[in-house]
Amino acid sequence: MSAAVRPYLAPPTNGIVRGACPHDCPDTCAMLVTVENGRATRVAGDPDHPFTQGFLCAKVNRYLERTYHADRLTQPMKRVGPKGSGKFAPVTWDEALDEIAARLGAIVRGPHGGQAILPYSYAGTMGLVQAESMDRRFFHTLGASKLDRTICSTAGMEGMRMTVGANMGADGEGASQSDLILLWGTNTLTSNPHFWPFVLEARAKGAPVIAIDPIRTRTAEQCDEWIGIRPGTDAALALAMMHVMFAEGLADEDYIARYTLGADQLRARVAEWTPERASTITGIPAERIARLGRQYGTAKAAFLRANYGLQRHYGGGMAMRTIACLPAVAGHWRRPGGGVQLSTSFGFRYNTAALQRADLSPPVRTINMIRLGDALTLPDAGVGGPPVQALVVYNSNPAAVAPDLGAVRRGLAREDLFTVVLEHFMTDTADWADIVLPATTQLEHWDVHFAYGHYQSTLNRPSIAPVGQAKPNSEIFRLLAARMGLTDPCFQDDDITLIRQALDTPHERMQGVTFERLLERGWVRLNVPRPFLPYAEGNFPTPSGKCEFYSERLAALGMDPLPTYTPPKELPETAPELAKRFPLVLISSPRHKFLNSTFVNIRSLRGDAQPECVLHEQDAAARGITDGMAVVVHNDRGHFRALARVGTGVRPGVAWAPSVFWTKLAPDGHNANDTTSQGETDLGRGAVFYDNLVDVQPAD
Ligand SMILES: Nc1nc2c(c(=O)[nH]1)N[C@H]1C(S)=C(S)[C@@H](COP(=O)(O)OP(=O)(O)OC[C@H]3O[C@@H](n4cnc5c(=O)[nH]c(N)nc54)[C@H](O)[C@@H]3O)O[C@H]1N2
Ligand SMILES: Nc1nc2c(c(=O)[nH]1)N[C@H]1C(S)=C(S)[C@@H](COP(=O)(O)OP(=O)(O)OC[C@H]3O[C@@H](n4cnc5c(=O)[nH]c(N)nc54)[C@H](O)[C@@H]3O)O[C@H]1N2
Ligand SMILES: [Mo]
Repeated sequence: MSAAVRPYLAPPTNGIVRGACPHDCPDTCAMLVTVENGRATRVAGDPDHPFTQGFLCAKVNRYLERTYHADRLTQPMKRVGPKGSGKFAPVTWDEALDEIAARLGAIVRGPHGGQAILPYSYAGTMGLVQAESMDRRFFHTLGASKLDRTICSTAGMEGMRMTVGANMGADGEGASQSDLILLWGTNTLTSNPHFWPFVLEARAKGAPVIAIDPIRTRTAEQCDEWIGIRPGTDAALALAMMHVMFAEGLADEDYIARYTLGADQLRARVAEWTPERASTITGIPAERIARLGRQYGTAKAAFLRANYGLQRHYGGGMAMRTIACLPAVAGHWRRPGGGVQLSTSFGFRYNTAALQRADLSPPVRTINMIRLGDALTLPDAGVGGPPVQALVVYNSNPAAVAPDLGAVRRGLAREDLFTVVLEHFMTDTADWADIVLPATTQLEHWDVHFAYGHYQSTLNRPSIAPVGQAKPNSEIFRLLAARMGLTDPCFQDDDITLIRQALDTPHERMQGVTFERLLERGWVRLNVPRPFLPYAEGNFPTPSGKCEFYSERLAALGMDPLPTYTPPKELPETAPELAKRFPLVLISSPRHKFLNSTFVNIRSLRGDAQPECVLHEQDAAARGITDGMAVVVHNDRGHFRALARVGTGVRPGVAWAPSVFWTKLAPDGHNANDTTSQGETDLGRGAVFYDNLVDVQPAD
């Protein structure tokens, strides 16, 4: 560590410290943490940050309750009861690290080598240091299996990449200048609340706000209109909207001619997609589809906010690709407030190669994280090669969030599997561990963050000393590397060095994003104009440099090179036999006060809430289910208990289980992921959480 950074290392005893919200959310807020006598006493949103605008969400307002929670893991623990019993005894860090190093070392030297080790992590924190630096270096050097991190967004990301070239879209800060806002498969008030003020500004100037969602979410209720689309059918709606725009002369022919590829083929394709045809698929009246196409085509700068909900179906990649064609047809990319945003993440070009050091890894197999059940239960891990003998989990709670939990639990129960979990709490996953290591929270470590809903880079400074004996993930992997005799100098880098390495890049958009500026202000806007109009004059990062209505890359994958509708695997019309037994599509999207499975154990946020299942009154009546009744949601993969909520908050044929509950806090030890499948999406090998047929019946 260089002398220059030393003064920053210790958190202050008193004062306000600038931090970043670590959670997996588009908003990545700039936080101000008040510290008094070494204890954090308040967290607040930075009023100067253009997206945070001075407020935090319902969950992160409780961050102190989480940090100082009586159940915080404060020392390393070793299993003393049977697997999964949750019985542990404290051990010292030395004992814990020695044992892990010995067990992993034996596997590396054994007949199968490092590939029998599987790291498993996702976005418990999105910080680059605590989520993708020392950990990656460590596993790369051991020659561990690689993990394909697909659980959330890869289908949509690939869909965006095929059409516009990258997962980078319109700037939410421009949305206030929009004249039509479509919230498409996104529950903004729950999962992206800092976007809402921009929506309200646009609405105040007259922009209609429309939600397209099978569920009448709290967001849809606040919109001017709710369009209750059938699950997984969004591409059909987008194709018909383009049909109307071309048929009625509403396309921006100049933009199309300059900046797009394959317009003639697209025109021919969407000619087949009349509103009437799309109506039978989407369940939306043809007249409403035609009018939506007209509204979109006559608007000057429609902001289409898509979120990841709509791509959690088999055809999710193609659906996102198809929707992403709309602003190019209408020319809306030209103007502030126009365009589509799935994410802004590709805007951030940190030097992740330097952080992760993939060059340290020998050629190894890759395991898809959403197939963890298969990976742990099949002899060749489901992909060829050795069985998984050790699993190291951090920043994730797969025993609650991974699909097909029955298979996941069978795998975690294996007596011969050595499982290490780095955590803040005894989660569903930690219960299955052999060794649990206490990790620091965001108030206790350094980090640097990208965002996927805006274009600001954010630094996190520690505001308090680690609680108990907790250590940052980065430090834990550093210590393990030393224990295992890994001598590459990269294992000496401290967290501030890692941050500097992440920022050390010649990329144009990263110019001006320096450690010094981040220290001073907490956050820095990328080197892009405000609002950022990435495709106003083309410049699509596709192979052709154009918006690709026609995609050679899709053709090369054996897929339809043109936008099309790819139905879900589990809809009555695609799986008629299955649907006879399981006629309802279950959507298990986020519950307002949970963040995936994080915060479920925070009393003030969970309250006395039980797992719930929202049903349309017709579907409930047909099953003799009334509001408040205990029900079982089930299919061939599994089942979970819930309280029925009956009304008109979902469209008929759809059930909603707000998620993701900890199974150990559920009445029957199960959650919605007992029913979800390990299936993969058409693009990106992503999860199909909402492509899920079930039935619901009274519990007793
Ligand atoms: N409070 C809270 N905030 C969160 C999260 C959380 O768990 N809680 N999760 C975070 C994470 S990890 C992510 S990835 C992001 C985004 O998180 P997402 O998982 O995208 O969550 P939502 O924004 O709720 O979007 C899901 C919406 O899509 C709808 N939907 C489902 N299927 C379809 C479909 O086929 N078509 C259409 N049009 N709509 C459909 C659902 O009904 C739901 O309202 O949010 C983040 N923010
Ligand atoms: N049925 C259903 N399943 C879903 C979803 C859904 O909508 N429906 N959503 C999916 C989506 S979008 C996602 S992104 C995934 C999310 O899945 P995960 O990324 O696994 O997210 P969480 O459930 O929030 O678990 C994160 C864990 O990381 C821990 N953690 C946080 N910070 C740190 C840290 O600094 N160090 C360590 N060691 N641990 C830390 C937290 O305590 C928490 O237990 O779930 C998916 N699963
Ligand atoms: Mo996610």
